[in-house]
Amino acid sequence: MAIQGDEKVPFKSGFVSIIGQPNTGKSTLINRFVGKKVSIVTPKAQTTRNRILGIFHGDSAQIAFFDTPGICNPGRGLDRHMVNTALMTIADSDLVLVMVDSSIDSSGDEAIIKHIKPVSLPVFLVINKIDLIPKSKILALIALYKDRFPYKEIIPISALTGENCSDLLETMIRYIPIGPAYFSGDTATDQTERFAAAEILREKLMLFTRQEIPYVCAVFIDDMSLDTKSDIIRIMATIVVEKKSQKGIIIGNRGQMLKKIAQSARMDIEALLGKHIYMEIWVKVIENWRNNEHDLKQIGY
Ligand SMILES: Nc1nc2c(ncn2[C@@H]2O[C@H](COP(=O)(O)OP(=O)(O)OP(=O)(O)O)[C@@H](O)[C@H]2O)c(=O)[nH]1
Ligand SMILES: [Mg+2]
Repeated sequence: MAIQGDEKVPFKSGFVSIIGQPNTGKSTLINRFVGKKVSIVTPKAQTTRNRILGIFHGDSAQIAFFDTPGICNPGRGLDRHMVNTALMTIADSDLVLVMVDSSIDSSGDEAIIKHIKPVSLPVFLVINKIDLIPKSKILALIALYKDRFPYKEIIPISALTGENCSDLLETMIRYIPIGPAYFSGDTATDQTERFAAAEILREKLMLFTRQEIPYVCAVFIDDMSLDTKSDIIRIMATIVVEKKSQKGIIIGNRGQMLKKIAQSARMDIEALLGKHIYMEIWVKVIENWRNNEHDLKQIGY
């Protein structure tokens, strides 16, 4: 129980999923609420590929956020897996946030509305990236979206600058149920260190490469273990691509690209785990892995 003045305010806890088109800022918002980077962020669409849990711990409430992959044209293989992951997450939630990017055309959001129509949960619309548009445009956007779906609340924010994010948080707390804290105070996520390391490496791959490369890569950790003698964590990682030519691009001229990716990933993983890292990376070609159910499973999707 949290105490406010003389009155006992019941503690609240709930699960909130954030869905939306790719690149709208879902992961950025979760990281802000958690106060830690639990979900990777890049300027490229389709960064998040799994459901990622991030926990906000407040004095009077706890919110477990589900970050989800951006919803786009379902297609096949990995794309379909990503869309399904996002949609299935809705069912496990007390509240759904639909996030849109105020700085771009919003017509693609119709597809998302179609999926949330049968849902009886409260749904908020979060209009993100308002730092990129003139304030005068916000009201017009709210009016536009209000007619498309009976959102319980429409809240404009900037996940990047934090503008209006505390209002959003307070409003969410009003809607979630009374309940106990499901996660202990020091839990930020349910991810394993292995998964987090793989995601950091994938983030660097996405950041440093161009064209199709960010989308044809997957990362898995073959081995991760602490060498107690040296107190160094040894990581053996594999980057999967679809073609030999892509492998060449990732390795780069005399290995320069892979070195840059590895160095940047190592620094972030060291910061996360608080230990020195020794990392070995292999690049492997698995033709058409994104459309092969067996390969997808093997790689962890
Ligand atoms: N200017 C501005 N940029 C933002 C804001 N929120 C997120 N971004 C940027 O938008 C890009 C995408 O952010 P993400 O958080 O990865 O978006 P996402 O919705 O998780 O994307 P997917 O995982 O691909 O679906 C990054 O470059 C962020 O820095 C915002 O409020 N304002
Ligand atoms: Mg994301």
